[in-house]
Amino acid sequence: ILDVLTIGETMGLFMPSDFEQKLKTQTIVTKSIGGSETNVAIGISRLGRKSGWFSLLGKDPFGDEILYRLRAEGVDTSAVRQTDGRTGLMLKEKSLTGDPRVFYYRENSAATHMNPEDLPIELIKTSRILHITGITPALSKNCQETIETAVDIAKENGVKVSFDPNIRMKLWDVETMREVLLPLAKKSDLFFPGLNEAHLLLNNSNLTPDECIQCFLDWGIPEVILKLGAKGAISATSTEKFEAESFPVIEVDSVGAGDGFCAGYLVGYLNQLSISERTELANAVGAIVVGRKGDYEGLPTMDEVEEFLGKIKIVTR
Ligand code: KDG
Repeated sequence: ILDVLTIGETMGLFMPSDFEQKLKTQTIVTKSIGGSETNVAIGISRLGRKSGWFSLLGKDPFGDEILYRLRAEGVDTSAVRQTDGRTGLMLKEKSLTGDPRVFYYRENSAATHMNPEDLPIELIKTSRILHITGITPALSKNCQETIETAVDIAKENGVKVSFDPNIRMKLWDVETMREVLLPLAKKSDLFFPGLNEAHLLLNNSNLTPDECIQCFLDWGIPEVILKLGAKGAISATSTEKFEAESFPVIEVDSVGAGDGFCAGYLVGYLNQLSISERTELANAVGAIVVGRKGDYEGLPTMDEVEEFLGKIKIVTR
C-alpha cells in the first residue's frame, strides 16, 4: 500500500553548473531531472513515507535515468512504462530577478500520450492519497482525461485527492486553464494553491488571502493550504485555521519549493500532526529546497528538517 501515488510528466533537465551564469555562455551544464509530481514523490520518500509515481517515459537515456534516480530514492515505479515516444526536456537558468526561468521541449513527448487506459487502477485504489497537479491536464486532451479519470477512481474508492494547481502559463491560456482546473479543485480533499494561482483561478486579483480561502472552503474543499511564498502559508479547514511565517533563507533556486512544501504537508497529514505542525513542517521543507540548486536535490530527510528547526543536533565530526 502506498501512502501517496503521484501521476505526471518528468523531464530531463539541463541548467548551468555555475547557476549565476546564463546557459548561452556556458559549456559546462548540470544534467538532472525535473517534474513536479516526482519532486513530491521523492520528498515524501525522503521524509519516511511510501510514495509511488506513474507516467510514460521514452526508451531513451533520460527515460532510463528518471527511473534509475526514482528507484534509488525508494519511489515505487512499478507502473511506469517506457514507450516509443521521447522523454520531454527542460532547460533552466536564473533571470535577473533571481527567479529561474524554464524552457520546455515537451510537445508530443511520451507522457503527453498518456490515456485513461494506461492508469494503474489497483495502485490508485489501494493508495491513501492521490497527488496530482494542474500541469498534467495542460499537456494534452488525453492527459486531461487521464487525470480526471484518476481522480474519479480515487474518489469512488475513498482515496484522498491532493491537488496543487501548479499553473504553468507557458502551457495553456487562462480561460481553458480555469475551465479544466476548477472542477478538479472542487473534487480535491487537500488543495495547495499559491496566492497568485488563487487569484487566477478565482479571476479576481483583489481578494485577500482569507477571502480566497473562504471561497475554496465554500466550494466544499475540506482542507485548503494557501502558499504565500516568502510570507509563509495559511492552512484552513471549516473549523481550524493556522497562519505560519516562512523561515528566512538565502534563495538559490526556488523551483521545486512548492513541491517540497506539499511533500512536507502530506507527510504531516499522514503522520497525524496537527494543522499547525503540518504547516510548519511544510514551510521548513520548502525553505530547505529553496536554499539548494536543483528541482528535487534539496529535498530533506526528516533528520535534516529537525536539525533545521533546531530540534536535534547532528554530530558532524
Ligand atoms: O514545481 C517544479 C516543477 O515545475 C519542475 O520540476 C518542472 O514539472 C515541471 C514543470 O512542468 O514545470
